[in-house]
Amino acid sequence: MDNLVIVVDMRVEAVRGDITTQRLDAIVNAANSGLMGGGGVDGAIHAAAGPALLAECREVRRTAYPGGLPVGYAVATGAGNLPARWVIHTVGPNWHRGERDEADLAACFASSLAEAARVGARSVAFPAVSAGVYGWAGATVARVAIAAVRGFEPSDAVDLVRFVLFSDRLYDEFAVALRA
Ligand code: AR6
Repeated sequence: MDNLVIVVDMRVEAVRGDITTQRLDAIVNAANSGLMGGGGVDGAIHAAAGPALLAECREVRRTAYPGGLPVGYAVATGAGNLPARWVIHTVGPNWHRGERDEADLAACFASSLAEAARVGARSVAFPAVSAGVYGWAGATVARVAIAAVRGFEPSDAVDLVRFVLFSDRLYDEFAVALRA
């Protein structure tokens, strides 16, 4: 009998919505290297998760990253009161500070998936990291993010990646890039 090979592809999708309400295994936070919260999606995630998330972030800073989480890195914590089980914090490059290397942005998505695989999260929601306060163009973030996710190895470590976009415009930019 022939051997059977089953290829389970990672599903990649985009939705318009609020990432804090997503019932996936993990949601990704567009944090800053201090990991103590901030505005944008970071503020929304900390507000919805409650103080347990900040306490875990403090512990991460104290133990693993006393100098702060570098750009392009990712680290998982619990998710406090959120419906997700983990929050994966990543730090995008800041366009306004001259951090304009697409490899750094791609690294955010790849390292977040690696962190998901490490903890055992099989479904992951991403915001448009760096497309807000950090000033990257939405279409660039969409193109880089989707390429990074599709190129992630091992490709069978995560079943579902969902980009959760907070505006119609960003949703449209991700929808275009997904079809490309
Ligand atoms: N769900 C999904 N997306 C959201 C939500 C939400 N609830 N809220 C905002 N967004 P930003 P950055 C979108 O600025 O550019 C923070 O202060 C938002 O519309 O949150 O990586 C951190 O502490 C935008 O499209 O992240 C850092 O200091 C996207 O999330 C800094 O901002 C990312 O925008 C990081 O800047």
